[in-house]
Amino acid sequence: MTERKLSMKIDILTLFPEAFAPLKTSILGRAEEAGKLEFNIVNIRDFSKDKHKKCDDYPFGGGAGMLMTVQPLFDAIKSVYDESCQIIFPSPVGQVLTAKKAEQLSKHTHLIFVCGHYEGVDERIFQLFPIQQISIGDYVLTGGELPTMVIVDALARFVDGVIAKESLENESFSNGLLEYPQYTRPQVFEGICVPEVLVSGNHAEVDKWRQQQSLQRTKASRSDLLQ
Ligand code: 4FD
Repeated sequence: MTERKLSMKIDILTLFPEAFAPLKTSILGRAEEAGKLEFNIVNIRDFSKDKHKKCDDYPFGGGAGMLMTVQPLFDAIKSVYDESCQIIFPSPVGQVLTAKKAEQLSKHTHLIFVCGHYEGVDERIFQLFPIQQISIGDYVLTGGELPTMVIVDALARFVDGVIAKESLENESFSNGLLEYPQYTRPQVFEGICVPEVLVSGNHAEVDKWRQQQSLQRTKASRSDLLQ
């Protein structure tokens, strides 16, 4: 408990609150202790009006699996909603997350994440609230909890004071390219030397080498980034 300037409130609505223990550790844990971020984990089941607290049911029209019912979701969102919030639903049908998108999300002061489970949710929730669907990639997971933590981690790095500004500067995607290779001590390990230019003291040559390496790496593994 040192600094006192809350940048962002993040509500996370889930059937599995215990899945969010990782947010208490490392950089995000420290950011919350420093008062930069505030996480509020809400159990959707607490809002079920069903006598057995049921939150899922069979899909109309048939098909495999279960869907999350709309009532508990609706009431859980209502309990945290305000006019300035942005609601996010991680889903394979959303637009794929990028560093640019993460940075845009970091400018909000109140985000609400809704974690889907089973085969998805009753579509009417998207008519009841403005909800942005975001995907973390082209694959399906058992729930929206891991995607929520991925999106939260990616955007939290752009929130003021969470990490040093310089750390964001030369990382992958910051300039549309992949990051260059990096080395630390010792200068020789198992007979493998650090590239000579990095220990030359010639900063112009170091910058040139890093640019070349970035471009070479991007061509080799992510030529799509070069349009
Ligand atoms: N690719 C992603 C997000 C959620 C998820 C779920 C409909 C399944 C992958 C809505 C179907 C939510 C992703 C939960 N899997 N699983 O970002």
